[in-house]
Parts: sequence; C-alpha cells; structure tokens
Amino acid sequence: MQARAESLAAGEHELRLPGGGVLRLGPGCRTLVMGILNVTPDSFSDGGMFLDSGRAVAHAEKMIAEGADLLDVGGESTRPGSDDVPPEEQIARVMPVIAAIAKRSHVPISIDTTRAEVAERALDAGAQILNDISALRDDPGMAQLAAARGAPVVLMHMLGRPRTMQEHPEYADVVQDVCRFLAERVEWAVAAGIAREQVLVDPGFGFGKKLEHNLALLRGLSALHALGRPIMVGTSRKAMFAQILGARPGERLMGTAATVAWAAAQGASIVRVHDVKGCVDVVKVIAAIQGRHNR
Ligand code: 7PM
Repeated sequence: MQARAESLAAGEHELRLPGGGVLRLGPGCRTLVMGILNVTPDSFSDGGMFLDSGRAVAHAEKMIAEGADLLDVGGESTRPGSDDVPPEEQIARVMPVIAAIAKRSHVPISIDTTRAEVAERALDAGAQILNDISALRDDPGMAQLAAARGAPVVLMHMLGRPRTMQEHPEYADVVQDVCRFLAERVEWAVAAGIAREQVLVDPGFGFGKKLEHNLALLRGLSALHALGRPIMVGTSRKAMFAQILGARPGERLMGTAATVAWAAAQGASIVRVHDVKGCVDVVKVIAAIQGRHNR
C-alpha cells in the first residue's frame, strides 16, 4: 500500500474497493460521474417494496446505460429539514436495490447513509463505498465499519444539523472553514483506523450554506486540493439554481451542467448528479480540453 501510494504521480489516487477493484482518480483521468439513486416510497403506486425496488433498479440501469461511472444509493432522501428515516426502513429500501444492481453490473455502488447498520447491510449486498454526509460524526460505528471492511469513505462538510442547517449559516471564510473542517475529519478518520488513501472529501453544497457560500466554495474549489484527497462535488439540482436562475428542480440541468464543467475544470474527481447523460458529455469535453485521458 505504502509503496504503491508513493509510486503514484502527484494528485493521482487509487481507491481500493472491497472485493479487489481499484478506482483510479486524479489529473490523469477524467472526472467520474456518480448517478444519484434515491430509493423512496412511491406515493403514486399502491406501495410495496417490490414496485419501489423495480422502479429504482430500472432507473439505475438507465443511468448505467447513460455512462454512469458510479451509483450513489440512498434511502434517506427526505432530509434535510425533515425527520430521519429509521435505519430498518433505509435497509428495507436499499438492500434489494443494491443487490439487484450488483448482480447486473460492475459499476461501483456507494451507500448514502450516516448509519453503520445501514452501511453494513449495504456492503453485504454489494455496495463498495460509504458516502456519509455527517463525515463520520453521526454514528461511531461508521468509522469502525469503514476500517474493518477497507471501504473508501466520502467525508462531507455540513454546518449544523439537517433540520436547522439552512436557518442562519455563518462563516468567517467559508473556503478556509470548510477546508479546516475536512482536514480535521480526515485526521480523525485516520486516527480511527481508516487508511488515508481511502478517504474522499466533499464541501457539501447546500448543507448549511447560503448562495454566497455555495458560490465562494465553487470559486475556491481548487483550494481543497491542499487536503491531498480526491474531491467529490454534489450540486445537482440544488436550491442555488432556484436562487440564480429561478429554476424549478426539473429546470436545473443546464445550471447543474455549468457547475459540473467548473468543478471538472478545477480537478474534482467525482461529480454526483441526477442527469447522468448530459453530465457525462460535460466531463468528457472538459477532459478533452485538458488533454486528460478520456474513457
Ligand atoms: C433533500 C435535500 C434530499 C438534499 C436530498 C438532498 C450530497 C450527498 C446529498 C452531496 C455527498 C441532494 C441532497 N447531497 N452526498 N447527499 N455530497 N457526498 O440534493 O452534495 O442530493 S442529498
């Protein structure tokens, strides 16, 4: 591990996936596109997990066909601002979907949860990456799990708690504050037994941030490279596009695409998006301009 880490060129990263795969990130390859898969009850159907799972799996297959490099599966998408989805409910939602996707394709799957019991069952079902919006603060079991399974972990910045975070977020210097927080969480994760090489960082767009903060973080995104870890960016369809454009969620693709292009040009390793096809085109064009390897 040490030898290989040292043999990597500056800014290059290799995440080791449970099961033996390797995910290459960094200036040598294009920004990867992670498709968002929310697994939530379908209010238009009679309910029942079979229907929900079928719909979610079909959407996963569509995103894979559109070129998704990874999928992020979450069963908690009513947050922020509302009640937490209990772990048992998250497990019931995501497990069958992850198992079905893992059976059909080799696209790496991340599990979007802050709860270790959900993450553990997701890993058992075939997920390989942990995406924790609490940066391992919610559940002490998460760090233990990541360390024990050797799974890569995304550490995201959030100011405050989901329910109240948008009330009055304040920063001295948002880029510096977010960098300092992420640096602290990386060191905390390493102290908890997680390999530094397995950690990704994410500034957490929209999580305890006003428009001015989101824009400052985009403007200063490349400062996060000082953390020495791959950067993930999630701006897809977020409220900043309502504020800049007056766009409803379904009308935020071009706004999202602009931030995806910007993030890719600043060297973000992964963009987390709803609209996979358009965003794959965007990152491919940015890679072509930069002369990066384009697969
Ligand atoms: C309601 C509000 C539902 C907000 C879902 C959301 C990120 C994430 C989310 C992100 C990482 C959304 C968010 N956002 N994980 N999970 N980074 N790493 O808009 O920006 O998708 S949930």
